[in-house]
Amino acid sequence: MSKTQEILRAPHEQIEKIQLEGIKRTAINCYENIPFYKQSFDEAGFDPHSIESFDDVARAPFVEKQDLRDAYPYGMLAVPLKEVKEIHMSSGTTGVATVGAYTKHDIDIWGECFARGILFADGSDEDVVQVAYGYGLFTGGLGAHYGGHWMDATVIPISAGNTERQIRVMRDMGTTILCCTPSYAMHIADTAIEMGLDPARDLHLRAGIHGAEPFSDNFRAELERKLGYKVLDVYGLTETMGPGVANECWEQKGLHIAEDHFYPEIINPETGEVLPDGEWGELVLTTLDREASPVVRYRTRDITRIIPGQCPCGCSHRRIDRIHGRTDDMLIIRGVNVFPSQIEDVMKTFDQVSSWYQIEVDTDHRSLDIVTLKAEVNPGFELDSVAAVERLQKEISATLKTALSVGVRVKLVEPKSIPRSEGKAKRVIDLRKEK
Ligand code: DLL
Repeated sequence: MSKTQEILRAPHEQIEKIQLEGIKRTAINCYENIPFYKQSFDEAGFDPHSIESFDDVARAPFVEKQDLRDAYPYGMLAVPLKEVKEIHMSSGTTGVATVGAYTKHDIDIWGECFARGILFADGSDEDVVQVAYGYGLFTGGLGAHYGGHWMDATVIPISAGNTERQIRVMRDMGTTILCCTPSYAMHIADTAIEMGLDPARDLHLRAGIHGAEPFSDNFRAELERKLGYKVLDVYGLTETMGPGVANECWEQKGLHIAEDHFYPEIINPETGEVLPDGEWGELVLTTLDREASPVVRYRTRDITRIIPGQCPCGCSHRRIDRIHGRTDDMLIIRGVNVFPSQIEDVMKTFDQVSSWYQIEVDTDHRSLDIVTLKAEVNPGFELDSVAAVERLQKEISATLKTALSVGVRVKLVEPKSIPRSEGKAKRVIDLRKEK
């Protein structure tokens, strides 16, 4: 059994020991080498040398995305620049990017963490891994690439885009594992069908390792049906490493955190209080052995929970639930909190509409939020039949009201009228911000 397989099944007490030692080491390292942490710990009266238990960790102050932005470009480095072998950045819709730096050791750990997802997909050195995440500053492409190498698999570094070629390569090279965002996987599936292929028959896909954005269970089911493979979720973020922080196993019952490299906490996003396993809240991560860009209690803004209990797959690392969305993506519609993926889940119970949608948020003359779901109809559904269109719009709207207690206007639109994405799909257009 490889070292990775061994640690994935280690007793949880052993993992907790690794975690406590890793947190203390990281916190002291941050305190001694990164001025931000020295100031933040001192202001909070927190001495990293005093960490003896997980309760002590909960006394450490948080670090937020803005803190990392303020430290751009190199303010959060814990090693001399010459030890940094690679740099990634998260795009940041609001301007300044956050930087993730990697030593040689950090890159090795990254590959090993992503490889866990391939192992969970029953992968081996016999697999052909097509990496259709974007390469570049985005961590998706190279993270999956390193994971494929770590597995000794055959890696096809095709990157995102050029979808027809993507499909021909997949068919000709016998790709068994596809790595890309779920929305791009759907675009690949639809394009393959338009090219006259039956992907389940003509391609050789066994598994898709899809992440970087939320997707609903119904979206997943449709992908699996169209491409004839199994879809496994992968989670990660530039600020702590990239993809591979947590990987879904074949059971599809949550994502196992790489707990020997990351310490997870779930907090109440309003009060910062640590919540018990099972309760939904914001994920906070501490890196345990990151050299170049360590973080102590990084607030991810991602909403999930730790799933209590043991996974039937036998992996002892705790699982997070699939991410519904980020606190900053959550729509508050007349006081009710909703994530776009919840709207997607309901919408996808209607056969007449496809997986492509966009949610527009605006305000009316009384400054109340109005939410419009633009949903593409499937080819074959006639948009000229006004009565049928109105009936379906009303039906979807009523189902959303019952399921989520929110009033959403539904507008059916032509097939292919919503822009396709090769990376993360833009699901929400907030017109309020443009006013
Ligand atoms: O998206 C890393 C990644 C690449 C993950 C490829 C998985 C696959 P960033 O661009 O820094 O990094 O964006 C991180 O994306 O905080 C989440 O809000 C979201 N996210 C990542 N994975 C998932 C997922 C990459 N599986 C941000 N489900 C995170 C839902 C996800 N959201």
